[in-house]
Amino acid sequence: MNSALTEVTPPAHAPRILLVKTALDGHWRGISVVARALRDGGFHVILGGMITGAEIVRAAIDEDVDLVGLNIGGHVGVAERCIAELRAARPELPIFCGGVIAPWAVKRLKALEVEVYPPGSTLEDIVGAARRLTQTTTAV
Ligand code: B12
Repeated sequence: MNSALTEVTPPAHAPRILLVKTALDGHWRGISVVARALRDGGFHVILGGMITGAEIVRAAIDEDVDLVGLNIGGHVGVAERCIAELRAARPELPIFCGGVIAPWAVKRLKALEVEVYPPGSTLEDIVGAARRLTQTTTAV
């Protein structure tokens, strides 16, 4: 029996999370670490890489996700446009975000009523937020 394989296979009913980068920067560690923590927390993680707002909307619909996680580089304006496109297409879909975000940008994102987990956030808090945010659509 391969126990490592058993550990990484999410249960069939696992809530589905789309994780993407909204800006093309070199800071990939954060999204990788968060993806792994969510997977280990029992979520089905779809890692979309760096894609545009329209592609995020398409992937969210095609993959029928319960939550979208945005890793935001320096370009908060791009993230704001992605959030607007997602809200227009799937208004009920929860969104949370993190990454290399300056304090002034955190305020702008929170004003859009998305949860923000900037550098220094614990993985426990992030996984806990994912559980809470997916509880409205799925039983975790
Ligand atoms: C490692 C590092 C790099 C590496 C990245 C390697 C990699 N594969 O990721 C390299 C060398 C490539 C790099 C490059 C640059 N870097 Co750099 N880098 C860092 C450093 C030292 C650590 C970043 C890191 O990995 N942290 C650990 C991860 C786990 O943290 P994190 O990404 O923030 O993720 C956490 C949260 O944000 C959150 N999170 C992340 N994603 C998501 C997603 C969701 C959905 C949620 C909910 C939460 C979440 O969870 C994580 C756990 O808390 C920081 C300084 C520092 N000490 O923080 C500078 C830093 C981020 N870099 C910086 C800069 C300026 C650059 C460069 C522009 C430098 C340059 N002049 O070339 C380039 C960018 C190049 C490019 N093409 O984009 C600045 C950013 C300033 C800013 N606010 O915009 C920093 C803060 C350094 C500084 N003090 O100036 N960097």
